[in-house]
Formats: sequence, C-alpha cells, structure tokens
Amino acid sequence: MTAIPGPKSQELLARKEAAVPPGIGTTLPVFITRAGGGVVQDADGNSLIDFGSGIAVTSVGNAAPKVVERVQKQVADFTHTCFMVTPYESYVQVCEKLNELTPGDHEKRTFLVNSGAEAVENAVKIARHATGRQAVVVFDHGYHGRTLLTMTLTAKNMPYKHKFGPFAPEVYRVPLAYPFRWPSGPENCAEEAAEQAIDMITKQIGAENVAAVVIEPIAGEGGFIEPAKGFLPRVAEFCRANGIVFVADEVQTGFARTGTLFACEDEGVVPDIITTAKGIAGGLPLAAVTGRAEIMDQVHAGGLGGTYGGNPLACEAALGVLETIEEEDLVARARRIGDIMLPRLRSLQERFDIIGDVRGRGAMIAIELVEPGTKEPNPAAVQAVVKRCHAEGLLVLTAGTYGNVLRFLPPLVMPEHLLEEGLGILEKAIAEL
Ligand code: PLZ
Repeated sequence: MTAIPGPKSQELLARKEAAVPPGIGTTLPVFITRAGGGVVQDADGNSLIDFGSGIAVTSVGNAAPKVVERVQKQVADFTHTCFMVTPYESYVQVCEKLNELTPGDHEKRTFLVNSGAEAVENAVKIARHATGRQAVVVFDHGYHGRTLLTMTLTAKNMPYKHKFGPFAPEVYRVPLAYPFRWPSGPENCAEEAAEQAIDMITKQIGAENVAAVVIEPIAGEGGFIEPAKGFLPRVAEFCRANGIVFVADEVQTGFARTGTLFACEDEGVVPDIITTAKGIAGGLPLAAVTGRAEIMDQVHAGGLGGTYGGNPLACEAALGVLETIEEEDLVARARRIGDIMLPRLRSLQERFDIIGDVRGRGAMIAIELVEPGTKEPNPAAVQAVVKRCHAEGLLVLTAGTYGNVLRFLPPLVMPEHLLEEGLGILEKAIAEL
C-alpha cells in the first residue's frame, strides 16, 4: 500500500525514538495492528509475509483460534492469583503435558516462569543445588538470554554483553561442532569438537566440579548451527558418566519447530533438564523448566518461584497451543516447510556463490552468506538482502556470531502459497545483489 515504513509507521517510530531507549532495537520499523495466518498487517495497511514468527514464538500462528478462545474465557474468569499463593488447574495441566511430551519416559517435574532466560537461570540453580557443584559449561555461539547469568552464558559480546560486566562467575565455554566452519572439515567435526570440549572440561575445570552443561540442540541466535551428528549424544553421554546435569535449552527449537516436537529427539538425546519458552504459548509470556524428578525434587520447599510464573492466561494459551500442534499435526507441517525450503535454497546456492551454507531442520532454516569463493563472513550482503526483502514485504530475521546469517522461522500454519511467495521475494533479492 505504501513504502515500508509508511507515513503512519514513521510517525509512530518518531514517538518510539522519543519514548524508548535505543538499546531496544527495531528489525523492521512497521507498527503492527493485526496478524495471523503467516501475515502481519501494519498501521498503513501493508501486509507482510512473516518469516520470523516474532522470533520463533507464534508457531501456531498469530492470534491462533484455540489460543484466543481459551484466553478470552480465562481473562473474564480471573487474571491472576499467583500460583504460589492459591493454585489453579491450568498450571498443573501444562506441567503434566510437558512431563509427558518432553524426551524420556522417566519421572519428571515441571514448573513455569515468564521468559526463556528465567527458565535457563532456574535450570542452573537447580543443577547446582542437586549436585552441590558450581561450574557451568556452555558452548561457542551459544545464546541463553540477557539477564546477568544468562548473558554470561551467552557467547557473543556485541550487542549482548558489551560493557555490561562484570559477569557471573564459574561459567566456562567450550567448542561447538559447527560443521561449516570446522577447520579440518565437516567429516571430522563431531568427533574433534566433542574431544576438545571434553578435554577442556576435564583438564581445565575438572568434571567433578561441573554442575551443568547447557546447550541448544540447534544454536539459534548463534546462526542456526546444527551441531554435527554425534556431537550431542557424545556430550550427553559424558555428562551422564560424570554426574553432570545435561540441560537442553530448547527455548527456540521447541514445540514442533524443527520437525520433531523437541529438537533433542532427532538424535534420541534425553536431557536431564529441558528449558522451553517462545513457541509454548503462542505469544503469551510463558516458559518452563522440566527435569528428572530426582533432580527437581532436591530443591527445598519455597526455593523456586516468582509472582507471575505460569500466569493463568499464559497457561490457557499453552493448552491451546498444544491442542493446535496435535490437531493440525504441526510436527509434520514443520517438516513439510523444510522439504519446500531446503531444496529451493540449495538450488539458489548453486547459482550464487555468496551463499556459503544452507542448513536447518523443519521450519528452522538459515543461509550463511560469505564473500564469494571464501568462507569470509559477509554481513553487508545480509543487510542488503534483508533491506530488499523488507521493502518488498517479506519479514526476515538475521542471526549469527558474525552477523552473516539469514534465518527463516515461518509460522507452521503458513499456507504454502505464502511460503512460495516469500521464497520468491528472497530469491529475487539475492539475485539482484
Ligand atoms: N535461550 C535458545 O533463543 C531467546 C532473543 C531475542 P527470553 N532468543 C531470542 C533478543 O534479542 O533478546 C532465547 C533463546 C534461547 C534463551 C533465550 C532467552 O529467552 O524469553 O528472550 O528470555
């Protein structure tokens, strides 16, 4: 309808700039008034195809019918009691569901918090309590949040850590099996990376001092890096052998996104604790910590909690999300999205040597842009493609330690014609560049 951003969005942007600090960035400065079915609509009447899902959140679609229905009923019944003051059933239902659906058939416990970062912080607290140890091991390219502890767990300095120190103590970083950038090639990546990581843990920290290893089964903000096959099971096995709590941070990968309900399932990895958020509640703020009963039950009564954790509106939304995933078979939908996107992107890679790597699973797909003929990261090209896509009405996000990754996270309910149209815009933007 108008240029992107249009006049109304521009006016709102000026107000945002006067009222909100610049530390809160803007990927695409259009102000949204409605969204659903894989489309976001802005204040000027433009419709954009959504390849971002609000960073992997609205997997069931924006304002998904089952979520809306449940939340509308709940908001009229009661909005808050604080689950620690007087409980309500929907919280327990969500926990029962997560205990049942997350990997592993051991006995589990779940509790609910407000954000991904809060879930990861709690996982670390519990692992420390249960093991009596302090050290936490994380990986290159990892992202776990912006609070003091989770920012420390996050790998990338700019923009997440720069000048925000001092950081939390007892956090150690080891290599991740990043196939595209592994010095001796992708074939050797899993084994060598696992060996290096384990060697660092045993020699530099001492396995007996490690409370938890925290890893994303696919590194999200770090650039949709799928660790070379074999790496995750090897690390999990090392943890098991050494009494270390293996924490899978599935905040971005969870809830059907990668073509399995949880990304760990791909290699049959069973985490001791799994953290989830984002896709769990279709946009309402909710996150969860699910873990082995014998670990979770260690913490003394009253040792965990928070005012809003598992708010009744968010719990109803989560129940609506889980119903939608099941009824619409969104696990299969995610796989279908991958089956459409990956071959198209791979054929684009054959035509344009600016595309160094095409990767991902299900509806969590990325391309890494490089200086042609090298592996030199090309963030300028990413910026140029993003700018073109946004101008043409396709919302895409970036990622990556080197800022050179374009990532695609369409809602799993996106109609195929929109997916095709979005891919067409992207292809054109890359071809023009
Ligand atoms: N763990 C794996 O992906 C959030 C960050 C957006 P919160 N990723 C999006 C931004 O720039 O702040 C994330 C994640 C993984 C933890 C988190 C943190 O989740 O809900 O943002 O706290």
